[in-house]
Amino acid sequence: MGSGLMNMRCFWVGFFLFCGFWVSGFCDKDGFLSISCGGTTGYTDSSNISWIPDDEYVSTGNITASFSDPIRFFPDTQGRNCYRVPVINASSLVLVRAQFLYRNYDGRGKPPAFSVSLGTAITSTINLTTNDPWTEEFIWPVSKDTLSFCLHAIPDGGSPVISSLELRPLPQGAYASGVGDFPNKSLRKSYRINCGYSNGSLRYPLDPYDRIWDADQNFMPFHVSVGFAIQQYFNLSGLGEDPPVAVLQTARVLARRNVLTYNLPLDTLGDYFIVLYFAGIFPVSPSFDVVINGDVIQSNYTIKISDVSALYFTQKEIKSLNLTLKSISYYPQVNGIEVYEIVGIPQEASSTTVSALQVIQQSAGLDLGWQDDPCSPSPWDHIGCEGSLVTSLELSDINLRSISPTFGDLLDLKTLDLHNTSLTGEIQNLGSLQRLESLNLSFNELTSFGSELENLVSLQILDLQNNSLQGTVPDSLGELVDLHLLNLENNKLQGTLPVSLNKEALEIRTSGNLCLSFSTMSCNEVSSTPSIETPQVTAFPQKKNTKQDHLAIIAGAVGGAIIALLFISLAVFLFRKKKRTEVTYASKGATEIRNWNAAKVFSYKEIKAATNNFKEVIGRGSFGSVYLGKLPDGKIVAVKVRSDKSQLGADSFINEVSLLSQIRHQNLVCLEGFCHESKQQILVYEYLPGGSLADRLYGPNCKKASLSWVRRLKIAVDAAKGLDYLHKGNEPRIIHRDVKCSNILLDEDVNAKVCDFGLSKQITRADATHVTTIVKGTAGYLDPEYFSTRQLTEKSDVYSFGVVLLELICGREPLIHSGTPDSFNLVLWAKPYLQAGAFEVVDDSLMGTFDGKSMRKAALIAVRSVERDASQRPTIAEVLAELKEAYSIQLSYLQTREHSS
Ligand SMILES: *[C@@H]1O[C@H](CO)[C@@H](O)[C@H](O)[C@H]1NC(C)=O
Ligand SMILES: *[C@@H]1O[C@H](CO)[C@@H](O)[C@H](O)[C@H]1NC(C)=O
Ligand SMILES: *[C@@H]1O[C@H](CO)[C@@H](O)[C@H](O)[C@H]1NC(C)=O
Ligand SMILES: *[C@@H]1O[C@H](CO)[C@@H](O)[C@H](O)[C@H]1NC(C)=O
Ligand SMILES: *[C@@H]1O[C@H](CO)[C@@H](O)[C@H](O)[C@H]1NC(C)=O
Ligand SMILES: *[C@@H]1O[C@H](CO)[C@@H](O)[C@H](O)[C@H]1NC(C)=O
Ligand SMILES: *[C@@H]1O[C@H](CO)[C@@H](O)[C@H](O)[C@H]1NC(C)=O
Ligand SMILES: CC(=O)N[C@H]1CO[C@H](CO)[C@@H](O)[C@@H]1O
Repeated sequence: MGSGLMNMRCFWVGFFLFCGFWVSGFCDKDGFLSISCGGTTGYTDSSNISWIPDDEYVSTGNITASFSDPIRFFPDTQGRNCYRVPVINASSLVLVRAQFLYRNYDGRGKPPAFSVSLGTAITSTINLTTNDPWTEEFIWPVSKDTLSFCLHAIPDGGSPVISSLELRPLPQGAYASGVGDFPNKSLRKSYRINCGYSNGSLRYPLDPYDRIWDADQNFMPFHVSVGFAIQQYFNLSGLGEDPPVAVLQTARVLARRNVLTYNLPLDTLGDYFIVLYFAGIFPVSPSFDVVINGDVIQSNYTIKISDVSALYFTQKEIKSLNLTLKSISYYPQVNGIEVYEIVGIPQEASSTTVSALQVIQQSAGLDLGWQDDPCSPSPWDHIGCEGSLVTSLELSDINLRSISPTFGDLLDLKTLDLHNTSLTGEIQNLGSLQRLESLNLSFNELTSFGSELENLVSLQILDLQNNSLQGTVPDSLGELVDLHLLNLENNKLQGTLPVSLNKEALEIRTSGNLCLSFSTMSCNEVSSTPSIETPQVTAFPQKKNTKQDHLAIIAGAVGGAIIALLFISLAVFLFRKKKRTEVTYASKGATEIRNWNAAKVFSYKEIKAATNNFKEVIGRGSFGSVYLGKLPDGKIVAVKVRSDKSQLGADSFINEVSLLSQIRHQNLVCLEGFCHESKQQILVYEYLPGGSLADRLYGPNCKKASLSWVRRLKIAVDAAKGLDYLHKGNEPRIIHRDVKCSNILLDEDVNAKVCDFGLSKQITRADATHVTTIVKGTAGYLDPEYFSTRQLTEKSDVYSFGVVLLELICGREPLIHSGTPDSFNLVLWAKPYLQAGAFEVVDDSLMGTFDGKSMRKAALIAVRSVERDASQRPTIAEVLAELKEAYSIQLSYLQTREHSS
């Protein structure tokens, strides 16, 4: 079942690639892409093929202008230098040809040696001392939208150099017969021989796929034989490889002896794929045995008059090729020979892993040079792999600040080292790493163990030294049966260590804490007279990267100042509180709000009365709790009380009040009033009895089945209307920034309204097209482009709304941590299916109830909304228009169905 699903997925992905185009600026009518490496201008060659310069496809290296044959070389002899060519057509199979020239561009007279890789496979080593020029050619099954061709320096090899790179689409199904499991194999050309031809090589336009066929006189030094070039009609149908007529018209025929032999030396010991082409160009039908390296591979093979045929063989573990045709009747004959080395393509890392690593790279604000596949052909810096699995990640000495949820997607990690990365707060988001054996979070400012460490069932080494961990050591650490080293040195821990940790196999280091031991006695004494801890000074290793250090120091200083201020205010607060029991604050923000003449201003007393002293909780979130209330006029309201823990509270509170007091729309939750006194931040909204869309879709007593497709479309239309109003509104436009299912509320008639404007941003005309902000939002809904560029536009809301649409269609949450890694991320998982009109990802409870056209419309607009490239996404107005259509199609479908039944 699972693998069936995967196959379908591969099929659809393949289908997609197949239907697109090379998206290069220039490409021939035949789909050729011909890149002149180091070239500065485009030109057309003698075969009428257009060549273009390479600067669009490569970002490193130097070029030489002083030679007639341009080249690009890479004097940085570290690491890889890559050409990245976008491919979308992927006629599923492409011929990639690269040429390398030395021509003493550096005046050193020492030709370089280096290796090259295509996709995830290291394919060959180029040694220009042996051959100059050197040509490499591959038949490559394209599976991604970018083809990476990289040159890798090798020790003492000199600077890699390249002169041309050509891509030629091949007919679909070609060369597949000999290589059963093609998707992870490719072919590297050893020989392509135009038998019986002795006047140079033949290529485009005689071969429409621009394969280069070499004359064969060089391959047969020991036998006298005749080449024929005969013009005659023959039946070309049937061969997937579509060999050119010009090649078939000539043959090598042995006239006198009965054995025809080609001796072909091979580069390396390996598996080879051999194709022999035969054409019945003579008025007789010869029969012969085909013998390869002494074994009869095909006995009594007959060429029929006027017929074209081919034989395919795979030979394992060979170092040279002796190809012999032994006559049975008439003379043995062959028209074309191709010999390829079979090169395995290592599996790619899962898309979840790749996107998680990209997000981590982006969130660290660093360009770690992480591109293409993390493991193959060689692992990225800071990363270790086992096969295609990323098993270690080491990111010390950078500014990460928190362990983001994406770390939890790296499910294969065995080693995670985040020492000295400015982590603060609690240890979080790592609970899913069941294979993690070694976790190093030392030299950070973590304050709490969090609650997830106990889930790391394979953990052996836990290094938490030199943090600011407070309180006691949690008992649950004792559940980690494999743990053998726990380093807690230099924290602010105290109390007794849980007995569960008192095991022989476990070494615990505890020095430098307030008091930490297994003995109850000594600790009780100390903790009753807690010492005043002086701030801990930790020496970090000296770093060269000064800019970051400055930032860190500034951040530290500012942070310190803020903490000091907070401390002082707290002291003042406590002091005052002692003196007077009831103090009313009217902060500057509150005064301003009053002046805005907004919704009703409530007193704390009124709120207390309305909520019956905060009796009934109807919702909880990171911001605090929501209570049910009743105003004196009988109106039922939802009262949102911010907890004082929320540090961003003040800002977002004022933001939300000021925004909501300006706008009123039937699809935006209406603010009835607010209260801002006694350090209280309370918002009073209209009450929507239907709960949130998230509750409906996934809540504990979820009524998902009650959400029919037409209702879901109605909800989507409503929410889109609300967002459209925000985006279109007159100055200032508003970007919601936190569109998600839990922020879409429903009334008793399942009308939807968008709520929670705590993160919303106003865009004035002066801001032009975007504003640059600190990235905020909810994991799973966050626009990847906003995440990487920090430039906020309305299209970020469109992305988040697209995720909501996908949730409505698929009936699942944006991020899950079960099933196969490829399905963790809703967007990555569902997009290819929906794009292809494949509805097996649609929510089971909708099956059989929707009109295909309505679903297709909604699915396509959802998919377009979550395009990575924001400029490719529709506006919310377009989304709304499409959803309205999908809605009315479904309505009339239901009506017809009702009538007919
Ligand atoms: C070269 O190609 C162009 C179109 O791409 C065509 O018009 C022209 O006739 C061709 N020239 C030759 C010599 O084939
Ligand atoms: C390569 O180009 C860079 C600047 O583009 C230059 O600094 C460097 O000297 C060049 N290297 C060689 C070997 O020409
Ligand atoms: C390249 O070939 C030359 C001559 O065959 C040989 O001396 C040299 O060691 C080779 N270089 C590498 C890196 O293999
Ligand atoms: C070989 O090809 C050249 C042009 O490439 C042509 O001028 C010559 O006549 C050909 N020779 C034979 C024997 O076909
Ligand atoms: C090639 O194979 C044929 C038949 O197996 C054999 O007669 C011949 O000696 C071989 N030639 C070489 C050079 O190995
Ligand atoms: C070879 O095959 C042909 C028909 O394909 C048959 O007539 C002939 O007898 C066979 N010869 C041998 C030696 O098997
Ligand atoms: C290719 O796939 C086959 C079966 O799917 C597998 O056995 C083989 O190991 C794979 N080869 C590589 C190089 O990944
Ligand atoms: C530009 C190009 O090569 N397009 C091709 C994409 O693949 C389809 C299917 O093989 C071809 O028909 C197109 O010509």
